[in-house]
Amino acid sequence: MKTLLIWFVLMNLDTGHSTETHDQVLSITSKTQEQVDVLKNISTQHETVLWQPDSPQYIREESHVHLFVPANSSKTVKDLLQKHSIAYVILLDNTKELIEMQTRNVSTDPRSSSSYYQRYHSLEEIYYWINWTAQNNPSTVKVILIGSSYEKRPLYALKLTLNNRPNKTALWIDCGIHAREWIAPAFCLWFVQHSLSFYGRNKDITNILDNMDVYVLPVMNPDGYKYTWTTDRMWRKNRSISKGSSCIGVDLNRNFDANWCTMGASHEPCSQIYCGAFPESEPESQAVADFLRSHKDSVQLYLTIHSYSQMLLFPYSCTLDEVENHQDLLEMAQEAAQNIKRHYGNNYKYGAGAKTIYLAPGGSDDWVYNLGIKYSFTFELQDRGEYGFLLPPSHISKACKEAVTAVKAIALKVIEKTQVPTRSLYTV
Ligand code: DDK
Ligand code: ZN
Repeated sequence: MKTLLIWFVLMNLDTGHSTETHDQVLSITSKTQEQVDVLKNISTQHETVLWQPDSPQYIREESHVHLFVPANSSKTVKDLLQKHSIAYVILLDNTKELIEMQTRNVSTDPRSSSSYYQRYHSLEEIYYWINWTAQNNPSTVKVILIGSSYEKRPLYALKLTLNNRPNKTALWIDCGIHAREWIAPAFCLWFVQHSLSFYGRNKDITNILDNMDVYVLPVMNPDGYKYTWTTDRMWRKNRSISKGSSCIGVDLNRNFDANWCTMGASHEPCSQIYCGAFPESEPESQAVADFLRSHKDSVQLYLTIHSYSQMLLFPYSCTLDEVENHQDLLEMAQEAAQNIKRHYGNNYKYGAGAKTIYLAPGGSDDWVYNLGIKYSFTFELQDRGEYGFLLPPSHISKACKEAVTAVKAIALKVIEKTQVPTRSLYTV
């Protein structure tokens, strides 16, 4: 009888637990400075993880804060919010299911099928895919090892050369600087597949690939990406160990040498926007910087892919100053955003990073710009917080298609602006 009673109590506890409290993402809005301070505090404790903004230092009055709250802190966090009359709504109540949806059926489709590109893939599978793609396209695709990660994983970029005409310029795209932004690597795979299958069939893709070589780095932060598959889906930074702290990881998008670690980054290793010990302290950022330094004369367009919030950003993010070709970049981003709106109905914000989201020094786009690559953009792909980082696989296709639309618009403009008009060479 006694054991039966205990069993009954345990059963109830168990069901009560699983139906009432899941891991959740809350959308929280503070109205007063006092509430902002409380929220900043909450977002660094109770094992919560900030989704938006990326760091408490960006939280302001009236900003919509997206906060991941694990089940076992749910009550504490909600009690605190209620106690300080801070309004919140539950944005996601089924994070476990969404994570499962993102990792289900991986690697069951052949790499040649279109469904393969509508799923998320593990790091190992992406490495296989890189090799497979190069092997299947021996005359047009090469694998380049540009360096290795902190945990010694290879950083492979693909080089697409669809046309062998001389003096071609180049486009660089990197994906997955931030580990949890899974739509980014998915986009890099999509873009390569799209380029290879539509060259010679689609006018814009053909024009771009006739004029430019394309370098694609599908996963710039392999250690972090691996970690999001095995241990913590919410991880953002790389996985390097800091002297004198038990906290792990550097924000690679704060580690470049562009007003490094000024306002909008942190010297604190526990911060999500930790800038590292010095500029390019991390092997991942150093590898990309080294490659671009040695290819800066050919690379005319730099793109780096993130999520989420649907924005097309350009320098500067490290200062409020305007770049010299601000107007040019603004027009390109505007046209790209308009094309997305026209074809897919989604709104993308666009503008200089610092004025459009927040000051974010040490980013790859700003560093690349200062290196002399004057067409430099950060894309923040879908969505706007409906699923956030847990964008279901069924949304990959539309997210990638609209991003391809933006890449096309911008790349075509760059070609127009930088191409030597071949005719005039002979006629003048
Ligand atoms: O790194 C960030 O915080 C976001 C992407 Se999640 C981009 C900030 C603007 C571009 C900074 N170079
Ligand atoms: Zn990011």
